[in-house]
Amino acid sequence: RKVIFSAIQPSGTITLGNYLGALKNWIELQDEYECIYALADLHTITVRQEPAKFRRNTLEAYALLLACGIDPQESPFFIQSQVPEHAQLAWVLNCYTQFGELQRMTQFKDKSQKHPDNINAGLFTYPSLMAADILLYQADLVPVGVDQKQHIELTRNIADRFNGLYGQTFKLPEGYIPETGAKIMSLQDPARKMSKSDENVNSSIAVLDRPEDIMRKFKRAVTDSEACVRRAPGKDGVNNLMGIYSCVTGRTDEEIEAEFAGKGYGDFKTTVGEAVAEHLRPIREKFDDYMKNKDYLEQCYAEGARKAEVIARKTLRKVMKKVGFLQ
Ligand code: AQP
Repeated sequence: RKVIFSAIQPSGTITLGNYLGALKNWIELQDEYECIYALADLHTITVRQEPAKFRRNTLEAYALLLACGIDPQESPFFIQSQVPEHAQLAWVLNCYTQFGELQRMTQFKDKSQKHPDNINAGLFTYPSLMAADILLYQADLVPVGVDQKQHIELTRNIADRFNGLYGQTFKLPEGYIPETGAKIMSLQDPARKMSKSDENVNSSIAVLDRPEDIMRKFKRAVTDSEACVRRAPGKDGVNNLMGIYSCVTGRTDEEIEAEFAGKGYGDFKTTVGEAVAEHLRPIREKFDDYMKNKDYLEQCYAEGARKAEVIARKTLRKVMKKVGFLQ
């Protein structure tokens, strides 16, 4: 069976963007593929974290992903910092990644602009750690949102370079990007992507938001002055809401346009809000149950790390041997 690997950072409240762009696919792929999933907490410290909050975010993200439907029996689900092979392989890959390649990464450029006082080396080498995450498991496919496409391409280049020097070592992975939902935009500024770390709470929907908050945020969503629900260039706000609605209901653009023909944005936003709230409700309920059972969570991530490490160690050994480390 083909191998799937993906990870998400426990860097804050997981958003509807993370869910529709990546997590929803993680769940669906479990039936067909060998899936391995992680919380990328090593990546998270590229931006300064408050320790107690970071710990809480990590545990909550773990519970939330179980609530979304990850089955830890089927799919090893672990915390990256608990499998040391990630940091070890990342170091090796750093030495096979060019400065110029990393400099071209748009996420690095965006994040350095956002945090000008902390442009640390980890932020710069974030993509080679991500390459290590993926390559350790010899993944075929990596379900991600479109913002991660460039990092996947870099991962392939690093793997290909290494294979060229030392012979077949890594499988070359491919991104698996959904047709709808690949880039959910901010509700307040639809030219920017919806993001966990956005300071404006009205910009993003958290998967765990209460229904009344979801409704409020959708009602305030920025649209345009045309008052016509249709997909068209320049109608970023409406396009985004249509995309979200399509993801949670499975309806096509034509069906959505027909449903709201002659209706105003008020009705449209209310309907989208209700559909999203309804879709997320069972996740929130399950999350509350998991958070009541911390022992179970602990047992799950310890078990996940054990299973992941068996696979990761095999790849790392091979790499160390090929590079010429004394064994
Ligand atoms: N707006 C989005 N639309 C669709 N997919 C998205 N993803 C992120 N934002 C959107 C996808 O979510 C997965 C996990 O992302 P991550 O934890 O690696 O962090 P990120 O891409 O940096 O996401 P955020 O929410 O913007 O986090 P912060 O604010 O901490 O940087 C990825 O597969 C990503 O594509």
